[in-house]
Amino acid sequence: MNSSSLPLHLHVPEPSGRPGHGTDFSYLRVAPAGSARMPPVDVSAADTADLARSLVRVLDDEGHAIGPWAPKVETALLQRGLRAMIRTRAFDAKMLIAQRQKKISFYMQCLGEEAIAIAHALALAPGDMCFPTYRQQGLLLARDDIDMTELICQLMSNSRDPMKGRQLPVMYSYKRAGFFSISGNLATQFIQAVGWGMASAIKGDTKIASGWIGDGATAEADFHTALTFAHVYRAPVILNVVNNQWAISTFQAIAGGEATTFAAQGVGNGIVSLRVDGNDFLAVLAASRWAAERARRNLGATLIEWLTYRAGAHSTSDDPSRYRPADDAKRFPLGDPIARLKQHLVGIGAWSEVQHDETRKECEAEVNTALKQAESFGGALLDGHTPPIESMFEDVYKDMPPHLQEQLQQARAFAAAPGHAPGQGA
Ligand SMILES: Cc1ncc(C[n+]2csc(CCOP(=O)(O)OP(=O)(O)O)c2C)c(N)n1
Ligand SMILES: [Mg+2]
Repeated sequence: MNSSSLPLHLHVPEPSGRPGHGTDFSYLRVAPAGSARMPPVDVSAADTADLARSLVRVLDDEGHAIGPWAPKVETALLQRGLRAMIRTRAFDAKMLIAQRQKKISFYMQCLGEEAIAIAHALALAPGDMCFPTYRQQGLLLARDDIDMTELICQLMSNSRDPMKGRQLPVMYSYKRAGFFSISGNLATQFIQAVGWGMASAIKGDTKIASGWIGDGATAEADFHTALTFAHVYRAPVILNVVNNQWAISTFQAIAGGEATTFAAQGVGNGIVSLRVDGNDFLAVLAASRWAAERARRNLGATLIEWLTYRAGAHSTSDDPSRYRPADDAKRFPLGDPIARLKQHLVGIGAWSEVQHDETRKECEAEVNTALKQAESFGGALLDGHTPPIESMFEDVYKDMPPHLQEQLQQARAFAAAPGHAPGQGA
């Protein structure tokens, strides 16, 4: 048969593991800790082609910090980071239970990915703006100026919910903490971050932006549009691609991670790019600082692919046992970010098992107290609380236009009609 008579077919990537047979993680091509070079911050995009395919790692299997990327860092900052990761994990675990207890309608955890948002938060400066997805709660939980009770009030859509029940649970918004309102429309975060960074430069300001996207969402056109603008105008932005291997039940190869890396897509778009061990707190801190310095010095955008594993379900509506091996997270070659930073700190004499246990208990107690307090303010599922119907029409325009005033009147009339139970809204 000559080649012109061969029937054509398409290639459909498949994960190397499925329920019942373990994943072959060799596809990750994990490089040893300390092996990736650290270029000067004014490196060209083409000169990062190798770094976009290898892996920046600092912590080795024994917990030693090695190689050129090992950051100069105060022990106290690492202890703070470890505590924030433990706190985030405790928060997630409790909120998952709260959802199962029908106290909140929905939740999304970041189990196994804590190091990325938390070390990144510690590398940014006040006034910088993150455009996060629903899996970067660590950006908020790394801070001590965000009230945990208020976060839970958002999850409960209760009377103290700063979002007034207008956002899905977990879609927080904290301008003062550099945390842009989360949008469920994925990949929009990238174009918005680039635009915000460009506006900062146009104003002659010093603040930088940090955009967030998952492996799956890179398949959206917005990802590619953002890279073009970031490249052309050398926007002061960090472009974070969190490759946690899965987009709900779709393996990362379907979004384009099989024959290339997500970091290499940055290089192809003229952007300095790194592929970094996202479960290595020190590597995340070092790479985030490096990218932030590049942005602040007008050297342009940096795309960072954070390699990690989504150890939990996608959301409380997902059951991963249907599509991937149950023990994958334990077998993931980059380990667990909390265990790895703990091992490092214990190794340098700056942490102990006792401290670890105490910290975990303190964090669990903090979450329990915050949950009780939030419950005392009621909630959509607890007591049928819904905000007054007017709130649906407010805060959009400075002055409510006539057509909305008319709709508000109709809604009020509908809500007051016989047979309409109070608390149901319109
Ligand atoms: C534009 C858009 N398309 C589809 C969805 C539905 N959706 C919600 S989460 C998700 C998976 C995203 O996966 P990934 O980008 O890898 O992020 P992860 O959940 O793994 O953090 C999808 C398809 C959405 N929210 N927005
Ligand atoms: Mg993903």
